[in-house]
Amino acid sequence: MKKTALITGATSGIGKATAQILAKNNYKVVLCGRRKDRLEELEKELAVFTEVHSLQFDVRDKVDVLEKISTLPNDFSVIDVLINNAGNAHGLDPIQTGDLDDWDAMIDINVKGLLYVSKAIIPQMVERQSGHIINIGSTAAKEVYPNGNVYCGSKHAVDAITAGMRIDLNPYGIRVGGIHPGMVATEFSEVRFKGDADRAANVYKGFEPLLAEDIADIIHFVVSRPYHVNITDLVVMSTAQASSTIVKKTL
Ligand code: NDP
Ligand code: 8X3
Repeated sequence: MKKTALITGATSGIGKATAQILAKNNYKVVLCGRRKDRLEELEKELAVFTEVHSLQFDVRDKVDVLEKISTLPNDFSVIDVLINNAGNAHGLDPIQTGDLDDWDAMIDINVKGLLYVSKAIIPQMVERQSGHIINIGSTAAKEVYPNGNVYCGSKHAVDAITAGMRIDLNPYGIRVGGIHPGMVATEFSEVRFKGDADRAANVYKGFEPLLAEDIADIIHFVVSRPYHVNITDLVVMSTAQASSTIVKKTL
């Protein structure tokens, strides 16, 4: 029987590439995001391969998150795999001049949003005593870089919450793991720099960054292991990157 994967942040980057690879590999997919046009477009694209359903919500809105997930049609309501991917960075400023709204956005989306979506889905996994949760952290979950302060804090929280979920859900046989990418060329930097495309493109200049498809491929590998195998924690960087601040530029 086909498994169903619910993917947050499926309208772009890592989430979209993950939806594409899972759809082509025998998963039913539930696509989540705020941008309706993109959800509709991807739903159409993937319907050729599998059953697809879209949910439009902002992960910051806990009432809407819980309501939308509770109204999934029967064919999609049993979630085998949850990919908590929605997230972003807002700004890259020293702590003394950081913007309060940027801080709110990062904590509310990356941390609280991940918790709200998890809260909506964990009970059914506990009841069935099966399921797989993958939280997308970052190298920023493992180290802190200059001006990364609150973004890194939000991703360190994701790392800790992932470990906590794994411990608490262990009695129920639920797999929980974190995947922590380094620099991936997506819309991430455009969001971080508030639409400044030149500044965003500059982040990935001079070296070969990871692509969203590279991470999606790894997510597919992780979810397709035999059920007794749980990959708990995976850090993935481009070969050019040795840490958040050390990147070999050759191009
Ligand atoms: P993108 O900006 O390309 O994608 C982000 C996705 O998150 C979009 O689909 C967006 O959808 C969704 N999203 C953002 N805010 C919200 C919200 N409030 N409610 C619902 N959905 C939301 O970035 P990436 O693909 O790169 O990022 C995906 C994850 O990977 C993030 O958690 C990011 O922190 C992490 N990551 C990224 C790295 C990188 O270098 N790119 C490296 C390490 C980790 P929509 O706007 O339609 O709501
Ligand atoms: C994103 C990684 O180093 O580009 O999580 O901020 S970085």
